[in-house]
Amino acid sequence: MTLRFLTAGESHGPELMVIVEGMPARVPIFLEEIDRDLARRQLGYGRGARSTKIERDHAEVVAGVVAGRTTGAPIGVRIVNRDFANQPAEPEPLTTPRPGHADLMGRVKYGLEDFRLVRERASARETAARCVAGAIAKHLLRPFGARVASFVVSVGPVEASIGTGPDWPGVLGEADLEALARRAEDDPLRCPDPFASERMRAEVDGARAAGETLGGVFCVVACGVPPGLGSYVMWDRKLDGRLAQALCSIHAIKGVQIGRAFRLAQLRGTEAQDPIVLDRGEVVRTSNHAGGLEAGVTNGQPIVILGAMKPLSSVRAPMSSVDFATGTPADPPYVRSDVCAVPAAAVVGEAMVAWILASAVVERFGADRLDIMLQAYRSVADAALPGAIGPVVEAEEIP
Ligand code: EPS
Repeated sequence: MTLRFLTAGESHGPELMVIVEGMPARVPIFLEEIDRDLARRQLGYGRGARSTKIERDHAEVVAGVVAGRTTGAPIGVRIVNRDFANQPAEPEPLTTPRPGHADLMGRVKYGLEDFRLVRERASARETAARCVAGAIAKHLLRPFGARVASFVVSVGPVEASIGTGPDWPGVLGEADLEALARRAEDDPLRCPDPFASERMRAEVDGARAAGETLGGVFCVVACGVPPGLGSYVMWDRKLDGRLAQALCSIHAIKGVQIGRAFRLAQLRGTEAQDPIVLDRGEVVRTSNHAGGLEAGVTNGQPIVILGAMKPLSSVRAPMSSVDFATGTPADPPYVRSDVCAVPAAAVVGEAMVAWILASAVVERFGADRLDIMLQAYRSVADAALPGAIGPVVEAEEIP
């Protein structure tokens, strides 16, 4: 059993589309929750007029869901681009590629001489469609007890101060991590530290004034994830690798860290592991340096994964490039863009992590129907070591 999704659509075309295939039947789908994730992705201090003022993303589910439940058929969803109506009939071709964007590679690969054609598909607008797939994945994860959330850790040089200091990914438990994500929900930069958020906003204002853009780091946490997802026996089934790929597939993401990986690299062996101890007959772990994954398999601890976003490549400030129409050095013409999209990337990160976890759930407990998947999950839970598996959610609403 496998789960997959495909997206189609151009940034300023009539609509984005997503097809989700492999979802079992009988999964309850809450349309307002899909729209809520779409709205969360659109927000964030530093986003431009397009996503905050023009678009009002709404998921129109056109296939695969009847009376609020999946039928097992492919799920088809449309998101209309309102900005399509504002497009000129004959736009000026763009002939100077922006360094860091897909422009030049679109010419190398597809021979597209008008870079507008490249950026239409390369645009991060596509991530709206991913959020739909991610929201549907969250619906499948919920009966298994798994939840996915996110928050922003840094914007440009400004870092949030989180929990107990820089080792927080390895020491904070589920409750603390989820509290951080809840606090971030009301912050304009999705940052749980209000003092850092204020400095981040000043940094965004400064970047905007200078015609610059900013990157940053976000954290996705997944709690209540069944242990045993993924595999240690084959490279392409290792879940840490798949999660890293999924996060790196998001526009402008250039790095991924599981737990506090780069800090662990500086420690000694005994300091970097999570001891296995018995507590009143239950197997428990006293830390989470591994970020919820050991040997490519979920271990029942919170999954903590960070994504590093480079500053966006559409800058107003001068950049060195070449005009392919004249063959002379030129500054790429500025095209309206965001100054900072780290809060949006965090929401897309949630979607991608939810997607990979849902795929792993389908691979491990897969059946054509959710109720049969849950039976498989319960039987595995019954056979597990006490404490070595999370609580089985009683999904009484699932027939
Ligand atoms: C994007 C450029 C901007 C962003 C867009 C991604 O769009 P425009 O060129 O129309 O101003 O706002 O993101 C969205 C519209 C969105 O919904 O995320 C780019 O070049 O990647």
